[in-house]
Amino acid sequence: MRLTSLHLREIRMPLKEPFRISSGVQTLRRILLVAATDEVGRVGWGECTAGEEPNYSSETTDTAWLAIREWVAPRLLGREIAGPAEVLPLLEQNFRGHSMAKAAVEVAFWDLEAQRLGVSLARLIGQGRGEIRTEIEGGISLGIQASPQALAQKAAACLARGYGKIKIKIGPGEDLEYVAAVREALGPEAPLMVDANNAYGRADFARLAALDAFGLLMIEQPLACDDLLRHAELQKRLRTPICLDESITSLDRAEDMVTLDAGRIVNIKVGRVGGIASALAIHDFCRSRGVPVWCGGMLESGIGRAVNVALAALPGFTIPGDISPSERYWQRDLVAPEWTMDARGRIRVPLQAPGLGLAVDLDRIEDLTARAERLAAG
Ligand code: OSB
Ligand code: MG
Repeated sequence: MRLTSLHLREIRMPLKEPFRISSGVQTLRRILLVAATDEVGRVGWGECTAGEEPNYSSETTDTAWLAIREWVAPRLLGREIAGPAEVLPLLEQNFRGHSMAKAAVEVAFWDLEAQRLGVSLARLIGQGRGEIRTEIEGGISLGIQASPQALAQKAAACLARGYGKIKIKIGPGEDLEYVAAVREALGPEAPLMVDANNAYGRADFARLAALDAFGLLMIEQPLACDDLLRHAELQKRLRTPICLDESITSLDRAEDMVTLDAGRIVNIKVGRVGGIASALAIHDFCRSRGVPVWCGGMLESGIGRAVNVALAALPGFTIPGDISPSERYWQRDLVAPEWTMDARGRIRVPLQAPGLGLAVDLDRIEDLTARAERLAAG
C-alpha cells in the first residue's frame, strides 16, 4: 500500500460535562483527525488521542500536529509499505516519543488494510487470536466530583444503566471518602475501581493501602508514570491489584511490569503505545502470561472509539474497558450510527462492514473543523 496524502484536521467538540482527573480538567476536546488516502483513492481514518494540555502525557494536540507534519508524514507518504505492521518500525528509527502522533497515522493504515481486504477492523486484528467477541461490555470512567455524595449518586445511576465496570478518579484528599461513599451506594459486589493518574508518592503508601478495605477490582496508576520500582514496592503492600496505564508505553514496559511485579493488570491504549501493532503485541504477551488487560479511553470521538471497540473484542480483554456510548460524551457524535449501549450494558462490535464499520459524517466534521492541512507525497 502507498499513501498519496494525509489530511489533518483539528475538530473542536465540547464535552457534555467537564472531565476532571487528578492532573487536570478537560471541557472542550481539540481532537486531531487524520484522513489518509491511498493509491487507489481509499480513505482511512485515525484519531490522535493526545489531550489539549501535557498533563496525561507529554503530547498535546499541537505537538502531535507538528510531529505528524515534520516527521511522521515524510517517512510514509509516497512509500510502498507492505502492511500496517510495517508502519511502527519505520516510525521508530531514530524518532523518540510522539507515540500518539505515530499511532494516529498507523491506525489509518489498519483501516485502509481492512477496507482493502473487505473485512472489519475487529476481524483483521483478531486474525489468529481465537474467538473474537460480537459484543463488549461497556464501562464508565467518572471524573472527580464536587462531593462524595454527588459522585456516589452518579455512580449508582451508571450501575443501574447497565455499565459493567465503574471507575472513579481519585487524588490526594479526594480519595478515601469518595471511595467509601461510592462503595456504600453500589453495594459490596459492584465492579468498582479507582484511577489516580500518577497523583501519589511513597509518602502515601499507607493511605493507598487503606483502599484495600473497599474491595476494588484494581488501583490504576497510583504513582509516577516512569516509576515501576516504587509501583513494585507498593504492590507488595497491597492486596488490591495495581493496574498500569501511563507507565505502559511499549511491550517492553509491559514485560518489565510483570518481571518486577509492579502491577498485575494492564490498561491498553492504542495512542499511548504507538499504534495497533504495539497494542496487539502487549495483548499477546499479557495473554501468554495470564495478565488481564482492558481497553482504556481518552475521551475519543466515534472514530477513535471504533478502534477501541475492535480491540476490546479480542479474547485477552477480559475486563470491561473505559468504553461508553457516544451519548455519554457528546451532544452529537461524528459517526453514523453513533455508539450505543443496550440496557444490559453491551456495545455491539461491527463485524460486517469493512474497516471501522461505520460511516464518518464528513459534513459534521467540516462544521467542527478549526484548522486543516493537507500533506501530499513530495
Ligand atoms: O487515565 O484513563 C485515564 C481520560 C483522559 C485521560 C486519561 C484517562 C481518561 C479516562 C477516560 O479515564 C475514559 C474515557 O474515555 O471514557
Ligand atoms: Mg488511567
